[in-house]
Amino acid sequence: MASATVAHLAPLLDTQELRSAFVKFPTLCKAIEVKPRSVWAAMDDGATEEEIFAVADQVFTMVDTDKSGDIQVSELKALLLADDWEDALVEKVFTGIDFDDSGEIDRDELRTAFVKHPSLRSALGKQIKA
Ligand SMILES: [Ca+2]
Ligand SMILES: [Ca+2]
Repeated sequence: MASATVAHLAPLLDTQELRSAFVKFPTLCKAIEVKPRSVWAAMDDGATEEEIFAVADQVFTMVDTDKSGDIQVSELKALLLADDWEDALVEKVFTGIDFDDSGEIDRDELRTAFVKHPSLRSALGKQIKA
């Protein structure tokens, strides 16, 4: 039985899969540079806001390794630098999601990023739905 139920989502999101997702979706990096599009434009794949938030929360839990309730840039780097990401690129992605420039990504910011950047959502969401 290989069906991926909700209980099995987290183990599916390993570093290699995450990296593959980012590589497969170069628009992820572009999306973060462009001005946020309308929320409704992001809904074109039929996902409800609730579904988007659920995916964002899964990713958040995975990246917040010290369970502090915020994602620090060091946590994002721990995940991505280990897989040969460039420092500058990780920081660019991080800054793009840290909307209030607090230096940390909170759960709401990640949710907002997922709503505003469909490519970010599809890149990561695809992995945990697979
Ligand atoms: Ca943390
Ligand atoms: Ca922030």
